[in-house]
Amino acid sequence: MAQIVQRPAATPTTHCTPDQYDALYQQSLDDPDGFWLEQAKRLDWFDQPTKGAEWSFAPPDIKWFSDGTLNLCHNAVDRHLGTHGDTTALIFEPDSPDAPGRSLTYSELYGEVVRVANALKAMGAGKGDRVTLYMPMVLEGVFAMLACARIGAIHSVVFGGFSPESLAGRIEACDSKFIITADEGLRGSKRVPLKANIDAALDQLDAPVTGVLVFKHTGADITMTEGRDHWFTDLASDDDCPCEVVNAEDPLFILYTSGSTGKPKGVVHTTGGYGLWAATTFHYTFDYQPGEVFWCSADIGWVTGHTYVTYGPLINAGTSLVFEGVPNYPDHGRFWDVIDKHQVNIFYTAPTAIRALMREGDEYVTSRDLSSLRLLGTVGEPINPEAWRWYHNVVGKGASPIVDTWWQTETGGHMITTLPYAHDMKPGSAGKPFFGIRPQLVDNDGNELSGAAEGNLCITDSWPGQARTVYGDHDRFHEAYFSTYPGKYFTGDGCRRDEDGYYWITGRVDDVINVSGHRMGTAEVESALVLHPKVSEAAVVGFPHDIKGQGIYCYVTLNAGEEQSDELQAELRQWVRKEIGPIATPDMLHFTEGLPKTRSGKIMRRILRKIAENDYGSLGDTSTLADPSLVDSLIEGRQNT
Ligand code: 6R9
Repeated sequence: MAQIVQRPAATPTTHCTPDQYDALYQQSLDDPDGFWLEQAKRLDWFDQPTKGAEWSFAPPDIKWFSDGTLNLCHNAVDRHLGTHGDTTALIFEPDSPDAPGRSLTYSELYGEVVRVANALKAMGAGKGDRVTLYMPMVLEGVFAMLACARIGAIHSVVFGGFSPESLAGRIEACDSKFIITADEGLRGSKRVPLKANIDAALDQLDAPVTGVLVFKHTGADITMTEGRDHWFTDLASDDDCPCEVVNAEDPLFILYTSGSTGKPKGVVHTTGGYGLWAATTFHYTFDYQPGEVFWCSADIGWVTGHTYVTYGPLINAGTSLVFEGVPNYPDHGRFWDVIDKHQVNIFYTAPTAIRALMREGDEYVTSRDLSSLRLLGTVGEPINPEAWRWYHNVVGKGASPIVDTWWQTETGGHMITTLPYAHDMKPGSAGKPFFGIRPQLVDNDGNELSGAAEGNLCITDSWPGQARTVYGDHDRFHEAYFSTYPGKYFTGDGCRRDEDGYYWITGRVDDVINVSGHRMGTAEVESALVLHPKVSEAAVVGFPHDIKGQGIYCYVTLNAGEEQSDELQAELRQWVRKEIGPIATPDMLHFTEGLPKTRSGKIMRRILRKIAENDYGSLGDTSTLADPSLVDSLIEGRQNT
């Protein structure tokens, strides 16, 4: 039986006590429309919605608040000016602790966002246009997201670590005519050539990008293409720029994420439902109290940065810290320095970072004053109980509750998490469903499993923050999420529910691997490898990795006549980095004469996974293989890799 860690006692300002959770959760299931129309009052609407949910999962057709109109920039900025104009909205901590930081109030944020919105308009961007953001982790990235929302444009943020090839694919897939970027980014003192990557991406595209807005960050020398590229300062103006009125179901953003097949999918989130989900989950999960400093360490290139750096905190008139750097620069105490310096109250990060810092010893933590911390959170992958305990005891001094939040790009915000003052914690378990969420575990045939059980995690009913489609390809949305178990949303995760109704995510059950909390489709890495002229076939699987959670293991067969060598191995690693980006760098590269296939030619990934895991005892039935003898040579190869 897992050990239970008691929740702290509720205080008079606690947003949710155990009794309140039970009552609200029940109400959210019994009367979703009533519940969410009431919650919708968290947002300012131009037309208050009277309709709640209108949805079906077979085929998917999802709407919430369809007669409501609003603007999320208004909700995150303008509406706070009267009451919170002088409240700190954002704090910027630069990559180098010696560089100047910045903090700005809601009034100042308003001015910044209007300037970016006017610059976007000057380039010709308007309602419904897709705008690709390829930004460093600086305040201007947040301004740019809000500026898009302000004018009704749809942002598509591409993580600054993606290669020009990946970037080009994402610009093309949503036919984006406008880009916002910076000269360079900084990460751990290394420069990231953002504008040069944009140029390289645009060189590959046929479709014209008409406007590139460039922020000066490092001051590097960059090439500006006349008529297309504009310095932000040349287009910015303080002219009046009212918020565009948009429908609740108008798209707010597209975010590309990896799936089990094909290219990354452009997940579409709409304004009303997503905005409400960001607002409500931020309020309850983090029990956010006015004046507190909230720090989510995710990059805005990921969904966690969208919902919990930008929208969740700002819609709640909170103070959100934006950190440009990395946890180990200039040393392994940087996170703790930032918490100490800015008196952070709520800290939200990924298990991979916790494991990496835990390895460096307690001294980095104990030498800093972390007494401001009240609450800790994790996201992105399952957290092992050992890392959980270190986070709880050493970072949180045993006093801060931990929220282990399970959710996905497609869910918009938290789905399963303990609430900090309502639920006791079990290290390694995400906990209980959030309001309105009906999780269901099913076996491989789709039969519902009741009580304590382990199976595939589905969600049976829609919730406001749910993604509505895959940009430009609704059939793919249907296929990817609603066809495996018809009538249910399938998450792709395996999960166990215990006797207390706590959920334990066991990891992906599809061909997606989770590397340092980032989703990577094995098919994407395979496609990159086979593009190399010497590679014949590739099969990619995950394997357990102490720090990253999962590492990338690549089986590669070469074309006839090509020689295996250490040089080629290094070259292929570099190749994948160039094709996708550093986050896709293979950890293991295993040259093999062949891949295990059934007689019908299907690669038996189960066997490849087991061998990558060094688990040879349970390879299962190998008799259906076209060439069973291959298994021995694969095992031998594994031992030499
Ligand atoms: C928010 C985010 C989603 C996948 C998801 C699951 C894994 C996320 C988790 C977790 C265990 C948690 N995941 N949070 N697994 N415990 N608390 O990470 O979105 O990048 O789309 O990844 O991450 O496997 O399916 P995204």
